[in-house]
Amino acid sequence: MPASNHSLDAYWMPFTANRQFKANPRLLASAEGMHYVSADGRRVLDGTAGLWCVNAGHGRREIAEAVSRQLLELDYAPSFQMGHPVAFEFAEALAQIAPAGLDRIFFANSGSEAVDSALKIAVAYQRAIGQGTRTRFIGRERSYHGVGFGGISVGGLVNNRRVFPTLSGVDHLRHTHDLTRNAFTAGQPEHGVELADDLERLVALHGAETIAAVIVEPVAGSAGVLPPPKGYLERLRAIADRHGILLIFDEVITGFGRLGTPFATDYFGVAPDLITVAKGITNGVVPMGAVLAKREIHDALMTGPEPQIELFHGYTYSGHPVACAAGLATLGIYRDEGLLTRVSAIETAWTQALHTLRDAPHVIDVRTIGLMAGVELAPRDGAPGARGYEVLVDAFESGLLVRTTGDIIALSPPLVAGTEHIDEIVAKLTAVLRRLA
Ligand code: PXG
Repeated sequence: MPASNHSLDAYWMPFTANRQFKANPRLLASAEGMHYVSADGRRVLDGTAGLWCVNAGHGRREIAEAVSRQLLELDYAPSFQMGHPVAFEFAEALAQIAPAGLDRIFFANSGSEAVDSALKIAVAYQRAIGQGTRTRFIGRERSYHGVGFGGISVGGLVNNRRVFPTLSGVDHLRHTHDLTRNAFTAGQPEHGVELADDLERLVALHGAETIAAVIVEPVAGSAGVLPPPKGYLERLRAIADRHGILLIFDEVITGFGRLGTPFATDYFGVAPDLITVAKGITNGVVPMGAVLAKREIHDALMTGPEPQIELFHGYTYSGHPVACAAGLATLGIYRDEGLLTRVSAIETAWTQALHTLRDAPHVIDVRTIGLMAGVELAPRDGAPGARGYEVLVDAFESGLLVRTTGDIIALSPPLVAGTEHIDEIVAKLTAVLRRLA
């Protein structure tokens, strides 16, 4: 396929096998609604909402127009010691849909920056309340918290860590993935609540007074869609409370309706102290991330002499006017179309359709929650990850975009998906798996 008239050499692609890709590129040229159009003119059903971000579907005119208006009205304004109205308006709008009490908003430009910001806020807060020895973070195996040094340190994916130095003073809970006990679960798995006791063990090992925060994805996304075992998040919350440790939920994927509630925090009924968001905050159209902080955490830092900067942290583009305008238009769509709760109405159809894949070749697990699914394949002997990659390529050729991580297929379509799209995803994937060696 002649991919384009340009050489592909200059663009060093992220998280991509560059040479393999450039030998046989997969290019997306346009998008609308639930579909991409490939550079060679084929319609491709978006089974992944881009990269878990295009929650309202593609090509939303309201967002495009808001962005265009904002660019002409105020293209950029300095973010330090200066402000502009749209950032305040967007923070207020986010505070209104945020879980109760988490209504102080710090803006970043990506999930990775949101995570680094949350970790720093946690340490600054502990210090502000006289707990300055609390500088340690606890993450979890098989978690993804972006690619900053903070994020890879608390993250639990070996390929993101092995080449790079990581922060000292970070430890990890074990992951909760357990095929032996929990395979083919719809919703939260029955087994594994006791894994939350790892936090108690790490407190005993390191001393509570050294630990600032524990960070988890309520549902691990990138590692292959791992919903939390029943009772797990509640127990983590109780242990963190007992020891003065802040609980951070990384909702970069689960935020903005993915589970059928505005945030996973609402879905599970467990309230963290800090939430990180990104992706769906602007429907993916302009980069943005944010930390939703408990008011007490914010207020604890609003002390000392008034001329003093309370938190030495922020970005040139924190609260960028164009991103905020995109975010406001996005929240407007979410509100008008009920998208933050829509998944609760289609979750049953999704669950039933996805779990028919258990009968397809190579499938060793199907797990679903909200409008997310992980379909795990048995690795081919001596070639782990090969089946996953071949599925990605064959699915794309047959008009379906999926994500794969190793031999796990991840699905997370836009929240506007209809049952016809769900059925098409499953039919296409079934055909791909039947062709797969
Ligand atoms: N936290 C979580 C939970 C994420 O899923 C990030 C932080 C980092 O966000 P940024 O915006 O810095 O990329 C993420 C990102 C995949 C995939 O296919 C997932 C992400 C990014 C790219 C691919 O699973 N999640």
